[in-house]
Parts: sequence; structure tokens; C-alpha cells
Amino acid sequence: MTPSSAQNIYADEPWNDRHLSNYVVRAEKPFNAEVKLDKLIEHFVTPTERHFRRNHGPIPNLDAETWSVTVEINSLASSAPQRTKVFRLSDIQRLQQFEVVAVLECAGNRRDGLKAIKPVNGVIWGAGTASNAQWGGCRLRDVLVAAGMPSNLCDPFYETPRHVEFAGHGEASDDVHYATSIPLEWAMNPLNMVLVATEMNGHRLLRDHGFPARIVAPGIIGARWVKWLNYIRVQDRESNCFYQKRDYKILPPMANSSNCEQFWPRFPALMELNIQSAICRPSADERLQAWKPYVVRGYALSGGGRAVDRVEISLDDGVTWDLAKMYCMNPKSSSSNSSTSTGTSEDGSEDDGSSDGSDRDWTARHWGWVLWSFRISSVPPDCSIACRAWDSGGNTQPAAAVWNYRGVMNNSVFRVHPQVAASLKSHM
Ligand SMILES: Nc1nc2c(c(=O)[nH]1)N[C@H]1C(S)=C(S)[C@@H](COP(=O)(O)O)O[C@H]1N2
Ligand SMILES: [Mo]
Repeated sequence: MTPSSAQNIYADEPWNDRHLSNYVVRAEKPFNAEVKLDKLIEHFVTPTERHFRRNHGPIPNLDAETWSVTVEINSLASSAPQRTKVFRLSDIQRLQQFEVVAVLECAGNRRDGLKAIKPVNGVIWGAGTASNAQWGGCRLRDVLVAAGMPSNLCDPFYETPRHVEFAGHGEASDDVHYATSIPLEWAMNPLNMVLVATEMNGHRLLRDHGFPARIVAPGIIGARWVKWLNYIRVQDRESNCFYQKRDYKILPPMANSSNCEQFWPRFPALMELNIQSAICRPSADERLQAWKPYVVRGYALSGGGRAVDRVEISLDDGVTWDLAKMYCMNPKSSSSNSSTSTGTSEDGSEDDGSSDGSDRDWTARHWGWVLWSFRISSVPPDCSIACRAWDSGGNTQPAAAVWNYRGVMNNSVFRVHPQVAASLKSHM
């Protein structure tokens, strides 16, 4: 491919749908942009124009009228012929429709923290590649059952581990297309809410987010949420694509660019997200006032349906920790007139929509993120803030980042050292 034709594949990008003032653009071709952290946490359900965008190639321009997804079921029994069924958009929309609020996080979120240790292979991201959206569509399991799969998980068919592979339309930088897979039993469990999604936040998907249909796999890394669906295949092996086999894995610390080929086959493709949290305010360019109160804010999330059960803050570099307030839906606002914005209540009043945990159903699956706040009553001139979250599996974040070649799954304790402007000590 000549350099000029390589440019041309990016001639039809949806620039009008990209509200660039909300983003830090990490690469234009392919378009990779994370959300400015202070803009990220003003809403519990992230507005679409504040949702990060992560692409491995140009954005396909698909026609909803002619689009279809081909579902193939391979090797039902070794002698049985393969089954194939084609679903148009209207077929997907005729199946029972579901909605789920789920956080989408890129496994490369916070890669900058690993790059700070040693070079890594991948787009460098801060903490702005996680967003919480309301996704709508039909369940993947219902599509598979309509294509001939047994609906009962006790069926002998499920005694052999199988995989469901998704491939997207369009070009991808490292393989013939973008494809990946997840275990079939995960997708077939209706409680896991894996969707063939056609809607995001009540509207049809934007092109950047996979129009007309994408996979939504709550609790699983973003790399498996394949956009611009082309085909879905049930098979007895995981996807053979680059993005499954030679990417999105935590390689051991001796693996690097010259020897990684020997390590890729030995380690599993990432699936469930790990426990994560980030401080979004103070933001990078924010200045705090010494000896004044300040409300620290951020998000926390976990994978596999595990609930974030606490967020802790340390102001003494991890010696002691205090509990932050958590919000599992839009916080009520005492001073703002927008019901969808987070409140700026700084008086610590109880009725701000926060949850102390006693009202939460820990046995349910948790797919959304939580937002949190922590009030510092008097900001010291030398201020350091650290946060870490815990989930219902007893997992928390490591004190120090552990480097891996692909720079994935960095969930070390999140620390900021904001600038503090001197001011007279008040008597608050
Ligand atoms: N077809 C296709 N699907 C894809 C990708 C891609 O490049 N091509 N990127 C994946 C990755 S790595 C992530 S994190 C999410 C990002 O989804 P978003 O751009 O809607 O935020 O999409 C996933 N699905
Ligand atoms: Mo990703």
C-alpha cells in the first residue's frame, strides 16, 4: 500500500460526531481519543459525546438497510453440517430487547503508568478510557438460539468448552479484520447480559461506536466488544485473530518486543476486567487552595459482575485510609439545577444520593461503574491523594504498578500530587 492510499482509507471519518473539546486525542488515524478526566465524572451514565473512542482502523460507513450479520455454528457434532443464519437489522430488532447500564473499559486504560516504568507497545492512555453507558439491543444468546443453538445450558452440547467469535467490518492494522472471541458458556448465560447492541444511551449507535451493531459484553475488557459486526461464529477454538492470540494478554516481565512471540501462546487472552479506580478531580491543571476544603472525585469499577464495595482514600501515601462516599446512580445535586449532573454539595449532607452500602444487593451482578467523592476538610500545602477500590471478590489495587510488555490492566493505586496555592490558614 502506498502512503497516499494509506491516507485515503481515513477520508470518510465521522468528524462531526466527535466533540473534540471533551477529549485528549492520542492518535487521529486510527482515531483514538480519551475523555478529559474532569468531564468524565459529571454524569453517572456517560453522555455519548464524552465516551472514549478506541479504533484499530478507519471507521466503516455501513448502511442499516443492507447490513446483516451472519451467524455460523460450527461442529455441532463432527459429522453434522455447519449451520448458518443471516440476521438483518430488523431481525435483531424483532428479538426481545434489553437494556443494561455497563462500563466499557479498554484494557490499556492507564497504560501511561506502565510506560513510566519501561517502554510498552500500544497507544498511551491516561485514565480516560472507561465510560458508563446504557446499552440497548437483543441478547447474543437469543440470536444464537434462533440460529439453532440449544437454549438449555444442561444440554450435552455445553459439556465441551466452546467459544463464540465476533468479527467486525472494516480494515484493522494488525490482521485481515478485527476479530476476537469469548467463552460460549459466558455468552449463553442470560444473567451475563451479553448483547448484540444497536443502541447507546437511547439512540442508535454512532459510527465511532459500531453502527449499526456491536457486541456489548459487560464485565469483560473492551477489546471483546466488537464493533460493526460482520459475523458471529460458534466454534471449538478461540479466535485465531491477532487481537485474541497476540495482543491483550499480560505477559511476564521478561517478555519484550524481541522475544514476545514465544510468550503469546503460553498465557490466556484477557477476559474479565480487574478492580480499578481513578481520581478525576483535581484534574491535571487544577490548583487547590491551601487550608480550604476540597472535594476529591473519581470513578471505580470491577469486572465479571463483581461489585465495587468500597473506595478508600489516603492522604498520607498509603499509611492510613478513609472511606469515600459512593454513588451508584446519578448523585442528587443540591446546588446545581441539572438533574443529570453530579452535585457539588460540599457540606457532607447525607441526602446527596450517596450509598453507604447497606442498601445494596451484593448478590446481584454489577455491570456499571460507581462514582465517588471524598471531602478533604483542609488541604495541606504539600498534598498527596491516593485512591484504591475493593470489590466483592476481595480484590484491591496493588500499591505499585507491575510492568508488562503490552501495557495492559494497570490498576495500581491511583495517586495525584495537585498544585496547591498558598493562602492564609483559615479557622474552618
Ligand atoms: N471492529 C472493531 N471493534 C472494536 C475495536 C476495533 O478496533 N475494531 N476496538 C476494541 C477496543 S480495544 C475497545 S477498548 C472498544 C472501544 O469501544 P469504543 O470505541 O466504542 O469506546 O472497542 C473494541 N471493538
Ligand atoms: Mo481496548
